[in-house]
Amino acid sequence: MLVSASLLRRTHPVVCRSSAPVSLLYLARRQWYSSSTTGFEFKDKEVVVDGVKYPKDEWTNVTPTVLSKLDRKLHLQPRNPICIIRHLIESHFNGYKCFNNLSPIVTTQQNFDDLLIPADHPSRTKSDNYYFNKDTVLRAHTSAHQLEGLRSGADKFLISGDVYRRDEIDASHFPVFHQMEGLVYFDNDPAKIAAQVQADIESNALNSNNIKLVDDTVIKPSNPIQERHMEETVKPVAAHLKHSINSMIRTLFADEPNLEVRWIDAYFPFTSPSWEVEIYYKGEWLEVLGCGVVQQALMDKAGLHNKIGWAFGMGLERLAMVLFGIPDIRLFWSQDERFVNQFTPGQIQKFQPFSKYPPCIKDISFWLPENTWNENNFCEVIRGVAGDLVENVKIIDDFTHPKTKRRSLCYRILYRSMDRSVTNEEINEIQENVRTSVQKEFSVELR
Ligand code: FA5
Ligand code: MG
Repeated sequence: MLVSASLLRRTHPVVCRSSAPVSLLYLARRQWYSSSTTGFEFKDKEVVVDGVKYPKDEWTNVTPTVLSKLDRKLHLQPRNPICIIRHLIESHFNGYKCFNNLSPIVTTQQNFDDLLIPADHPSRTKSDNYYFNKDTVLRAHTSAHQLEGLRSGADKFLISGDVYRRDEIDASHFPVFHQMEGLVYFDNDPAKIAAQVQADIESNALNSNNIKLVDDTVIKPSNPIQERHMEETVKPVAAHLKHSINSMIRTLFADEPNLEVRWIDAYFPFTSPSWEVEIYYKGEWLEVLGCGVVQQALMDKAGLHNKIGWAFGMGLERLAMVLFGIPDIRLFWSQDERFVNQFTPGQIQKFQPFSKYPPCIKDISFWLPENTWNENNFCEVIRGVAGDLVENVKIIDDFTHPKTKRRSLCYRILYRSMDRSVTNEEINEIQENVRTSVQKEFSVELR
C-alpha cells in the first residue's frame, strides 16, 4: 500500500473540484473528492466512484491523482487538440461506427483475458496498471473494448478514450493518455477481400511527397501468419491495414514538411502478424501506434468465425504532439487560457509557446535495502505526492559500493507547473513529503 494512501485516511469530508492540484489535496489529508461529474472516495475497505463501490484488496493501487482525471475526457473537449485530432481521424475513416464514451473502468477480463493476454503476462502487473481490485482496473488500452465492438454488429469501428498506465515520467509519457482503436473485418473470402481492398486503395490514393515512409517489414516466421489463416487472405488484409494507416498519416500530416515515418515488426498477444509505426520527432523515433491482423480466437469469441480482421491502437497525444508541435504531454491537461484559447475545433494550428514557468529541480539519493528496484513504482509515489507538478524524473547516479555491495541511486526530479509559478517553499515541502514517502514505501536509507 502506498504511504500516500494512508495520508488520506480520516478527517472531515471536503468537497474539491478535481482541477485543484491533487498533491495539495494529499497534503491537506482530504478524503472526499468530487467534481462536476465524477466523485470518488477512498474508504478503509472500498473505493467509491460515482456511487459504485469497488472493494479493496491486495491489488488496489488506484490513487486520487489518477482518479481526478476521470472526468477530464480530453477527447470530448472541442477545443482540446486531442479532440480536434480525434475528429480529423474519424472523418478520414468515413463510415466507421464511433464509440467515444465507454467507461474507462473495466474488468480484468476485458483488459486482458478477452485479448488472450496470458495470466502471467508482464503487462498485468501492479507496477504497470491502476487496479481497483483484482477484477477491476482502469483500462490500459482501448483494446479492452475490442470484443464489445466486435459484438456490436459493426464491421468497421473506432473506439476513443482515456487510458491509464503507471509509467515513467517525461515529456512523452503521462499516466493518463488517450488512444483510438480501429477495427475492420471482412468475409473470409480471398477474392472478395482483394476486390474490396483494391477499391478502397483506389478511392484513397497516396499522393503526397512531403512524407518519407519506409516499410521494409515482411511476413516471416518471427512475425507469422496465424495457423488458421491462409496467405492469400492475410496479404490483402494486411495491405488494407497498412494502406488505411498510411493514408490517414498522409491526410493528417499533409502540411508537415519532411516527415519521416517507419514501420517495424512488433508483437501483441491479440494480433499476428503485428507491427508498430514510428514518426521521427525531435531527434528520436516516437512510437505512435501498434496494429496487426486480429487473432482468430478473438473473432471466435464474438461469434465471427468466418470473418478476418485487422486492428490498430494509437496514442492520440503522440500524434497531436507532432501535428500541433506540442512539446510536453502535460500541456494537453493545462487549463491555462494561453493554451486553451490557441485551438479551434476542426483546425490544425501550431502551438505558440508561451513563456514557461521556471522549473524547480531537486535531487533525491538513497541506499537500497536490496538490489531490486522498480522505477514505475518509484515514479508513482512521486506522482502521488506531487501530482502534475512533476515534469521529469531522471536517474543521474547508480552506484554499487565495491566493498559492501550496497547500491545507491540518485534521481533528479524536475518540478514545474504548466499554469502557474511554483514557490521554492512549496516545492521544498513537496520534496520533503516525497522523501518521507519514498523512505517508507521502499525502506530505503535516504542520503
Ligand atoms: C497497445 O496499447 C495496443 N493495445 C495497441 C494495439 C491495438 C495493437 C490493436 C494491436 C491491435 P501500446 O502499448 O504499444 O499498444 O500503445 C499504443 C500506443 O499508445 C503507443 O504506440 C503510443 O503511441 C501510445 N502510448 C503508450 N504508452 C503511452 C504513454 N505512457 N503516454 C502516451 N502515449 C502512450
Ligand atoms: Mg508499444
